[in-house]
Amino acid sequence: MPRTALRICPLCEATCGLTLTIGDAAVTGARGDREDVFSRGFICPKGAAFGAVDSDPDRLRAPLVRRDGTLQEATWEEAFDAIAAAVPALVGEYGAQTVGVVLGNPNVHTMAGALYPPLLLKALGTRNLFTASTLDQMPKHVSSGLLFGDPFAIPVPDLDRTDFLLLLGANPVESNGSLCTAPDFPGKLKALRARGGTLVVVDPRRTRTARLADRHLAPRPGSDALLLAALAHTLLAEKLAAPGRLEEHTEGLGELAAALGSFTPEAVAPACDLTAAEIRTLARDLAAAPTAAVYGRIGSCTVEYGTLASWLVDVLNILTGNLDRPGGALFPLSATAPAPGPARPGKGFALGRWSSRVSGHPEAKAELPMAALAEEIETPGDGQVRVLIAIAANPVLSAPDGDRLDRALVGLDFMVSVDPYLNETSRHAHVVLPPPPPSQSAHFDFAFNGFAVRNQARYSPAVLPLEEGRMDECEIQARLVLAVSGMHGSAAPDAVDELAIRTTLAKETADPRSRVHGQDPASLAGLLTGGSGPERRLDLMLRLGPYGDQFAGADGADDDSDAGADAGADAAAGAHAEGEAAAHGLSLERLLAHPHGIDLGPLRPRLPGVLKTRSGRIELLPDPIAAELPRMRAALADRPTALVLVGRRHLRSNNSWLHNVPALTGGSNRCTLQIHPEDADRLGLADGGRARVTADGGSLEVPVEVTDAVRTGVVSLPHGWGHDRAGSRLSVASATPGVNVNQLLDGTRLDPLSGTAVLNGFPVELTPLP
Ligand SMILES: Nc1nc2c(c(=O)[nH]1)N[C@H]1C(S)=C(S)[C@@H](COP(=O)(O)OP(=O)(O)OC[C@H]3O[C@@H](n4cnc5c(=O)[nH]c(N)nc54)[C@H](O)[C@@H]3O)O[C@H]1N2
Ligand SMILES: Nc1nc2c(c(=O)[nH]1)N[C@H]1C(S)=C(S)[C@@H](COP(=O)(O)OP(=O)(O)OC[C@H]3O[C@@H](n4cnc5c(=O)[nH]c(N)nc54)[C@H](O)[C@@H]3O)O[C@H]1N2
Ligand code: SF4
Ligand SMILES: [Mo]
Repeated sequence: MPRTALRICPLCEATCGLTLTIGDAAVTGARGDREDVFSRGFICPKGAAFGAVDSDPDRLRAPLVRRDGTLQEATWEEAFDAIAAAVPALVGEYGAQTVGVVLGNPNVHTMAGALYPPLLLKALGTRNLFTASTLDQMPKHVSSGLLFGDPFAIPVPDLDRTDFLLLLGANPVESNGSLCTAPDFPGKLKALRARGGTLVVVDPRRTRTARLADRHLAPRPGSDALLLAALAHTLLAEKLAAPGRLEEHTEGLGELAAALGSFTPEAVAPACDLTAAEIRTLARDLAAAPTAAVYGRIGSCTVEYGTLASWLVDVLNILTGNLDRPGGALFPLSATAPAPGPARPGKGFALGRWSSRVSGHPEAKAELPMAALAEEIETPGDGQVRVLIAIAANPVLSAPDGDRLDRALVGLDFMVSVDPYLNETSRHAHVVLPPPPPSQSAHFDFAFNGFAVRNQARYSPAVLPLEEGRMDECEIQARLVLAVSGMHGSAAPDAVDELAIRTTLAKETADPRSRVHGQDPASLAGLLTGGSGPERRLDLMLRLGPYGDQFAGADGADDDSDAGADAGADAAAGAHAEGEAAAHGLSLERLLAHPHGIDLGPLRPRLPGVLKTRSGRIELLPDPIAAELPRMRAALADRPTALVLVGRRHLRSNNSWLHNVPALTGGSNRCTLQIHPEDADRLGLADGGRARVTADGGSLEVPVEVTDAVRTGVVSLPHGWGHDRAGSRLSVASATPGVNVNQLLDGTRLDPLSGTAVLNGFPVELTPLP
């Protein structure tokens, strides 16, 4: 008799609640959970294919260990023995910096990825950390760090209430949204228009999102920062800026006009390939809207001025008074965030506290550019990366110049991959540790709840028991921490969690601002519920969090206890009220009693509570930004004529790793080079023909798709393809491998402030092939 079970979907940032059908120890179907407090039944084709993703026969079932040069199945004991024998010894010989850690995107989609990498990095003491963020949203972290003092204080557009949405470089109808967790993003855009609101989309392609818009501007790729600067300039020059209550919390407003002085609509128009009138009209409409939100994603981040564009997005939200107000862009407050205290000056955010060894790239958020990974492995000398630990990462396809990285990985002394697939990257590992499929893993969105358009909390316990021979990914990562620390065999994985719990409680109980100040850490730890280390840690975070029960009345009797003497800040008071609205203080037990989740209310104003700048105010024109503006000013004179390349996403894709699921491949989900008919004619290219694309990093042969969905001067090729490397086990993907667009890059084009690779808007040359 089939049963059903609930599971939050891990396949994109929307985090929809799914109702899975379970038959015969496997997931046989998936539909949207109509009672989910957040997603209300929404599902997309990826979520509907959950069963096929989950039971892909190419998923590894047992660890692999390299013996005599080839990867062979091994026991977990053998796998961790191999790591424990290699890593501490190599660290002993070459020092802590010899270990590089690569964290890929799915770490934000697993509980393990939130709970253990920080402990792994601490145990290793290495500064060689490379993550998918420097192929993605690092510019936003940097701009938030500089503006608000906290790189995770990222305002999200209030999709459900806004009157005007200016969306740049994002295609949520295909991607389902990013740094804006919103199940049914397309439905929310339609609802915005249905209630009389305005949607403006800025994208060099006429995407499915652009087709929903009132207005679509298709500027030259890479010019968003110029466009945004001109919008801000217009607001200031035409006295349309109205920051309102933000003024008292903001410094640098007075200096902004001078800093943006040269970016008039007329000055940026040629580089953007828009008219000055279009830009002025947009600025005026933005200012006139009762509420508005500006939101930029991949196409405004992974470009040459990504940090400036990300900064200007929030400059506009501030100048129009829309930051931190309903209908504008607000800071979410997730259930596992630290409970907000009263506003006070913080430590601020520093960039470039150290630099990469070979090219001297400054760190950002304690990370080095993923684009610099290959050279750090290849270049001999003190601090050379000889050991690599890759968790949920496929940089051979996702980072610039995969061929070079591919060769570099061969030269490593030791490599570990925590990955369900033997793919382009993990095939180089000495040990591959495969996590179980998502149906056998519990789930909580530590990361995405912090970017959600509504505050809520949901927890999915594993829907199927671990298959024989499987190991939970939390246990895998905990054992990895022990193995690299020389504690393999002498401590159980639970010890890693208990240490984390003890450390947090020691800090909290010693902090006079904490609501558990002065209590006994050991007795608090004794109150934690949960059937595993990670569940106990989740319980701890929920209970200490903004909606938590603060361990008041473990029997549930004392839920109304005062939120603490310091709860004077708006944010803390609001949070307390929201906590009450959830009926009782939050804990794992409470969450388990609400399998469809607990709604914690709409986003609320949180300023000044979120600010952690040294000044305790929004620092509107931070020094590193001011120092970048002249470089962009120089670009005003550029009249680029080259053809440039941008990426694209398909609804049934997910970066590099869903091409092995037949239900999600085929149809329009193809690795083709899209080109406008005029450009195709000029270059002698025909639809269905082939072309050679050449850029800094190399050249590729691609099928041509002629379409006016891309503007002139721009071609588009999706990423995550190129599944033709020997030694991987991807039987479906390797049959239609596609090409790796990142082979066109050599890793030298970066947004300098964030170290983020320029993946959009780089010049290419095309030649027809017979
Ligand atoms: N040209 C171009 N390049 C891009 C982009 C672009 O737009 N254009 N986008 C960039 C972006 S936004 C990102 S985020 C990066 C992503 O870069 P990566 O994170 O390197 O790439 P993914 O394809 O997401 O690969 C994730 C890996 O995780 C594995 N995996 C899947 N599920 C799990 C799991 O539950 N546990 C573990 N341990 N592993 C798992 C997969 O098998 C795969 O090997 O790519 C970037 N690269
Ligand atoms: N189906 C699907 N969903 C996904 C993913 C996936 O691979 N497939 N990946 C997930 C991940 S890791 C992420 S980070 C998110 C990303 O989610 P989004 O940010 O929505 O990413 P894209 O769909 O790549 O949209 C980027 C858009 O920017 C446009 N663009 C390119 N250059 C420029 C430019 O210079 N200026 C402007 N204004 N636009 C430009 C491109 O044409 C493209 O339409 O999606 C997530 N969701
Ligand atoms: S929109 Fe994202 S979270 Fe929702 S079902 Fe699709 S892939 Fe899963
Ligand atoms: Mo991403």
